Amino acid sequence: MSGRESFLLDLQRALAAPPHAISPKYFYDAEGSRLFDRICDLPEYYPTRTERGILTRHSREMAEAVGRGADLVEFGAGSCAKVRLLLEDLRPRRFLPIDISGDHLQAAAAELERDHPGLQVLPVVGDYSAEVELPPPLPGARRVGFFPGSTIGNFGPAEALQFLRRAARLLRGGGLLLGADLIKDPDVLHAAYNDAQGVTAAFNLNLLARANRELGTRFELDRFWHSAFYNAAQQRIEMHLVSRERQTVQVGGVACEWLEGQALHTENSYKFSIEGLRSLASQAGFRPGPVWTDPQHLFSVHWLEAPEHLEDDA
Ligand code: AVI
Repeated sequence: MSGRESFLLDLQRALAAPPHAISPKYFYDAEGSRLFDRICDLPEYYPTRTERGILTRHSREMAEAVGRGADLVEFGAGSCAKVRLLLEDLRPRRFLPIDISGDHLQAAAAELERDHPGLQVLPVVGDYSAEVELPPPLPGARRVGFFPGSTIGNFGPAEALQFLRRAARLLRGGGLLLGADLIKDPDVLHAAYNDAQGVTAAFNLNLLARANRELGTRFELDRFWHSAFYNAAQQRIEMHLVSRERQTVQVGGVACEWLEGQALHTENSYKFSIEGLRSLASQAGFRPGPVWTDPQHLFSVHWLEAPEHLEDDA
């Protein structure tokens, strides 16, 4: 099924019946990726600059834990900006950035290769949350994963466990360097997802704008509002698109009814405790190693070793 077809089907399904929810992966067309890059520079959005600070401050210790000369795989590489902070100390032999947004990825990979002559960069366009076909491992190089940004938090708990299980298998004999956002004051979280410039709102609404571009729908964006709040019981930020009024929108020949106040759940962003994350990783088969954090304990970066032999190996 093409990307367009699965977007259409998933959107129709989400609007047909409760729970009205769709995967956040549909945010990331070229425009969504551009908006996400802007979010990362917002004063309220602390995760990016905090994680960058941790990677910069501790890159040498990370290289010691991870080992040099790895076959480095980044899940959801986007602009390949964060890996740049590690390259000098980590000195991987090869870099395989995986991302769903093809054009954005190719441009970022080309730029990275230009800036790092001698580093082999092989972009892989695909959905890393599903099974992705990677080139065979480099002989003699440990396969190491890099999954920054707390994108792990955009999975539900079961999906996160499934992703980590798959990663532990893919990276056996190496490991995973994983960024995870930490539980904190809800006001700080609320501000990060409700920025004053409205960039996060535009990012959320881009899902409907993308449907207009790709599926020929006629969503009027000003008839929806962006809603983002912290659900403390679930330890997650939720994002929704809420209809301001009763309306009907045609989606691929199907009339989709919206009641006033009806919400389409577009994203969860789970927050973790350090212990909670380590326990999840252990459950997936990793051996949790060192953890690095910032002085305010806003964000964490974990080294998770993937044993050569996993317990569920036959
Ligand atoms: C990509 N992901 C980790 C971001 C997050 O914080 O959950 C996506 C995002 N959504 C709104 N702002 C940023």
